[in-house]
Amino acid sequence: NTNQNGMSSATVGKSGLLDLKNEHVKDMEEDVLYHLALSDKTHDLKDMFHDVKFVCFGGSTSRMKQLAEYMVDKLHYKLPAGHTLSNIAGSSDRYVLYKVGPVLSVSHGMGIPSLSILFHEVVKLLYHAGCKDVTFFRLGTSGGLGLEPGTVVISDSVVDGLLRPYMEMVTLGTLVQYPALFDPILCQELMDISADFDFPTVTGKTMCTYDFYEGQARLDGAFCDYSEDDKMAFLKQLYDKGVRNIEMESLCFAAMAHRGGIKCAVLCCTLLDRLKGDQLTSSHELMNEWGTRPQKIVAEYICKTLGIE
Ligand code: R2B
Ligand code: URA
Repeated sequence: NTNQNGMSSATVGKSGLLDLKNEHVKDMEEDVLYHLALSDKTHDLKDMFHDVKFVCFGGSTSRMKQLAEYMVDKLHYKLPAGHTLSNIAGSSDRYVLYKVGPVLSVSHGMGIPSLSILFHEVVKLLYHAGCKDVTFFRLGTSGGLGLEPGTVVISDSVVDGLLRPYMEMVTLGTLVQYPALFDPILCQELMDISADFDFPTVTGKTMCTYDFYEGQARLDGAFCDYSEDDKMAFLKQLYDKGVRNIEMESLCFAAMAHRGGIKCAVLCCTLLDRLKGDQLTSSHELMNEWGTRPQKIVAEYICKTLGIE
């Protein structure tokens, strides 16, 4: 049972309004966004979020707080007197959510199951808020293939561990496939902006896996039943097929955004070259600096779009 069309749950009409096509939610008296500790009954979601135009997702809570602080600076955003940025999902300890004017910065944890839960709730949040013309970004980390560590990869396509360009999910006991697609224009616009920075950025295919160790052909997990030659042959085959980085969420991100008719892009810095090793041995300071690189490109894109110098 496959669903290659995948536009059934939420679509964006001509007005740009994010319309939820799940009638069940529309019929509900209250919608509890449990993992964000928000609800459309206990919170005035329209008042809180109606002006959101950009949602920035990333795995780590501290990196997403750092991005929110960076956006305060880039957007010249005036926090109300005596206020500091607060985590709007503070009553939940699953994810963090910050809002800086039209920008949301939200953490998604590690892996597809964690991202998927959050994605449902963010899309519903934007629907309840009546948001229009929203763009999603994932700003992440990854292992590179044949790239200088610190290089940013803007995904032009994404495949799973079998090199298939769709996310497969079990729903009601059957396998359902959702195509995972990016907006080529957005990808090119981000690539053009990256030329302003002094770090390397490339576009390429991203492989998204369900595991960090054996799922990414590492030799250093708790278990491993293949040889170094097998590993290298697999990674080289990936490289030859255009894969430039490996991470753990982009397939779901692109598939759910496509299903929702939401424009999206994925930008990941690479923390190591997987053709040279498995372990992450660079200093935390250096890796943190690499982690700010996707933020710089996205912040510039947002400022340009809003006409902010
Ligand atoms: C990149 O980094 C994490 C694993 O270390 C995972 O969330 C990903 O996609
Ligand atoms: N994240 C991944 O998923 N893989 C890596 O190798 C590095 C970061």
